[in-house]
Amino acid sequence: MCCCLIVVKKIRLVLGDQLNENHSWFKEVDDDCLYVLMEVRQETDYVKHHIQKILGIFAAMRAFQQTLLDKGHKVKYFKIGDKENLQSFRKNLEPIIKTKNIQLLEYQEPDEYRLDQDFKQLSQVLEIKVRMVSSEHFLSSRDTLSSLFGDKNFLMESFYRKMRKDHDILMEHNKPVSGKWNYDKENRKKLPKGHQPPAPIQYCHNLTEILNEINTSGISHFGNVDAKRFIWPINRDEALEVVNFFMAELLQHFGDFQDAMSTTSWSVYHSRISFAMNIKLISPKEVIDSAIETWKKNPDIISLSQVEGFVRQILGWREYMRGVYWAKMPDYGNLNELNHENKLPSWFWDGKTKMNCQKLAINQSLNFAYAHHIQRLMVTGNFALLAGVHPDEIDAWYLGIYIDAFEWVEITNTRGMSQFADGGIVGTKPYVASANYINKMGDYCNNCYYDKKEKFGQKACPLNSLYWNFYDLHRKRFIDNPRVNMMYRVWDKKDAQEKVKILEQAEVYLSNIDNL
Ligand code: FAD
Ligand code: DLZ
Ligand code: SF4
Repeated sequence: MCCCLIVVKKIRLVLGDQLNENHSWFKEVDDDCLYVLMEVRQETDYVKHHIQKILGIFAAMRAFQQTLLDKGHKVKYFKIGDKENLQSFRKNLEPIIKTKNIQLLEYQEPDEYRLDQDFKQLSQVLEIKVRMVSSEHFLSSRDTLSSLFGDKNFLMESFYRKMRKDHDILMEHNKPVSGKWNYDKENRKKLPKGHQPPAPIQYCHNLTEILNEINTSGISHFGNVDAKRFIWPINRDEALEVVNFFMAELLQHFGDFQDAMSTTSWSVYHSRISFAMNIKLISPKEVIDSAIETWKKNPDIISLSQVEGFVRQILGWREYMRGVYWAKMPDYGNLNELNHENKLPSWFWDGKTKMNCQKLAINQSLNFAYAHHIQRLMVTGNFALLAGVHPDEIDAWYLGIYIDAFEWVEITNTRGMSQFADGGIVGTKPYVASANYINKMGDYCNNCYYDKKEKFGQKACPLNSLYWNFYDLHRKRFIDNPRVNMMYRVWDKKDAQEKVKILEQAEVYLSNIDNL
């Protein structure tokens, strides 16, 4: 039915990352209510996105529209190329509100500060009643973390333990199951030689029509896609299938190989559920429950350290990052503790570098819009930090390239954990590494143009000199940090001439950053 013929009294706006069919909004069909979803330039253009991210969100939004229609709800959907689409939430809402004499607009709490601020103005701008409701997705509220800690440092571990207790997850008699809260130390194994993790589930959606619409609209994007074979889950059933595959095949080694990197597996034992979870096709609670149930049913195959490691990522890190975001925005978006000012190397956009670790992680990101945590933190993030790149540039890259990237979880991971630009709110030390670490955790160094053992000289691995250069440059900031001051003792013991050569080598690399 044409939207102009529909008679309704209220509108409910559904954002592209709010595709939760179990939300209480959808329990009953309300004939007075029109659900509105929009593909808009306001959201496609705030950063340059990977094409798979735009395709994935539009495809999932369109599938969600169909789910709502099938359940009997009334829906108004703006496709990106529709003539009547005015390309912003406000501009598209205005005519509907006027022509239908709408009295009430409802929206779910947006996950992003930018939209939260924008929507707070809506009742004045639109001159109707506007109400924000919970997205019913997260286990904690936006301000749980800040109200818990006040102005004190927000340690993830303390937050995580509180969440375990409050939600009675992996607890017995008010104590952690088996007496230990955290099995992090058991999560650092390299893949054994010849060990091949199972191939990940990949879908085969034909999204060529949506791709054409995106291109006709002139949206700027980057990255690669075979639009005839789009691999990511775009509806709840598929998302649940990916979850079930993880539980059956991957959870048993998730903790062990959480930090491992491999040239033969792009997702190793990771779940690849972040996109589906961030657009709310599935909830964090159901994923956690499923992991615990799988562990309980298979105690001989799955150890507690695997399941605790997984639960910690979702109940701990994911909720914690959101808490930090809402406690610290908008100032967080401008933090640059180390005063880094350099530009992102050009090869971050095309993967054309001789550094094998960077080449593999970046090409994988361009091909799949995905990299696992250690690739993001210890490969690309590590390089950007060692190279002194401005956090704004790094944020834009991470927010654009990953299919799961939404500012509330991207910026706290990037600016905070990876770049130390927040001065230690999220992480208590800078995450920097030389070739030693990359080689310890995977096989990237085996076929590299550079020599992992050398710190200076023609083929010396750039990470080695940049690593020491970083510590030398930021001596004042880190010398008293108990988690890294050991490195200053190692550096200070080095021969003076060797130190000069290392710093000179770093200088050469920094001034040729686009050609590494
Ligand atoms: P798994 O390794 O299987 O973990 C399971 C789930 O735990 C993930 O799906 C995710 O929801 C959660 N999780 C794990 N680590 C984190 C973390 N550090 N913070 C929050 N949640 C976590 N995650 C995003 O969802 N969106 C982002 O934009 C994003 N940007 C990142 C940028 C940088 C620089 C770094 C270092 C990490 C970033 N992460 C981000 C966190 C993490 O890398 C991804 O959540 C993870 O790689 C997604 O893949 P997966 O689903 O296979 O995760
Ligand atoms: C990321 C994204 C993109 C690319 N496009 C849309 C869109 O056209 N319409 C929409 O409703 N949402 C989109 N999104 C997701 C939003 O950016 C997301 O809802 C906000 O960042 C809040 O988290
Ligand atoms: Fe990366 Fe250096 Fe190893 Fe090459 S040698 S893969 S640049 S860490």
